Amino acid sequence: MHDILFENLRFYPMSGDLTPGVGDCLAVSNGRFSAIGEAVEARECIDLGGDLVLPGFVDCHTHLLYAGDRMKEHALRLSGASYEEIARSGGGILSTVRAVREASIEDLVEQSLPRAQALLAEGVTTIEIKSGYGLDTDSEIKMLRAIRRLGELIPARVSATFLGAHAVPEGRERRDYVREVCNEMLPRIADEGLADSVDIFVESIAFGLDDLGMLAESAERFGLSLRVHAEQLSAMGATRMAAELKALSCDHLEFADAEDVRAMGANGTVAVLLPGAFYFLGETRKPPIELLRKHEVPMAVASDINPGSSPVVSLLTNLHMASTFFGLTTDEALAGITCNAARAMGLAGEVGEIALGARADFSVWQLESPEYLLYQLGGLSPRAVFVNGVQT
Ligand code: DI6
Ligand code: FE
Repeated sequence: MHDILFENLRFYPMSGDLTPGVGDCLAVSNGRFSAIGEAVEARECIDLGGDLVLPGFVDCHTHLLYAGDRMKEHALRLSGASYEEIARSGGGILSTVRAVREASIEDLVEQSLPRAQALLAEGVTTIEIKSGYGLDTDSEIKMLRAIRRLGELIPARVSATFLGAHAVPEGRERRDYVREVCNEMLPRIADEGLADSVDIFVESIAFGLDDLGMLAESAERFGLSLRVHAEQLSAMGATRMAAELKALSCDHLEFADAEDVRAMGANGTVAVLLPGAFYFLGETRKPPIELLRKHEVPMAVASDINPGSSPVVSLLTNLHMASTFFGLTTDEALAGITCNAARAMGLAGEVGEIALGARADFSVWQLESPEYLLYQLGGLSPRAVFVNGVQT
């Protein structure tokens, strides 16, 4: 006997391509899919009126927890200053760091909740959120606790990533700071169970390959998986190195080359594409989509929500831009916010697909086909969302 039978529906498993599922019902037991396409016996039946069912979407790369905004920098960039110039003059990430250090956990949660809710309204049921605007032990821990608190307040899975290596804080020397990240922050964060992964921004305005090496070693010691901001603004060789270090994902990748992509393919690293940052920074160089296809690198698409490079608080807008800017097919883009996004978070088979044993997180749409989500920009939301088989 199953707990619930959802019947009279059309579903797309999203386990890799856009093949519709066979059958018109889904059963759930203990919060997970327990039968697919079969009209099994259940204690409760719910008729979904012939609507479309998709796995809950996964936003696998966000920095949505922060305080304040960077509106003034947007104006500066519109009059010609680059993202790197603003960062080098003490603005950029460091200006958000000042705001976050002054904020309490309650302030951080209050200011960030509407951003999380905007994702939920689009059918997102799993969200990764990074720290990285604290840049000292107490402030990073404060951010991670705020992320945990936010996760308790919303009907979605929230996974935290420790991004202490986001920028070198004011008045600190890079190498010395990275030692603090690895030897002081990471052990405390792992001890309190505050993060699932670590991340690092490898870039001329941030950290180098030597820092990536040191962080990867500490992360492994503490059982945390590795994600890397790689090749966003220039070619640094971080992608290749991260892939060889068995990072779950390399994110951005505008400047990745054939060798980088080959290494990702060989190591099963997910390419996380962030079209919102590409769009907002007015970039022209695109990630090497053809090479990613050639080397069969799984591609994910995420929002990168952050106050500096992607105040684009919508995963569906990023989905749309992944096709219009980067040329992803409908199948690729939708896999990018479902099964491949789950894989980038180390949650393959757990979320992001309608499969036996996966979490029963799904959204219900009054749409003919999921392709519509790539066609219309804006104004789209599911009529119902279920997490663990329970309506939110
Ligand atoms: N790359 C990005 O696009 C964001 N972080 C990163 O490493 C930007 C974060 C910010 O500007 O606040
Ligand atoms: Fe990012």
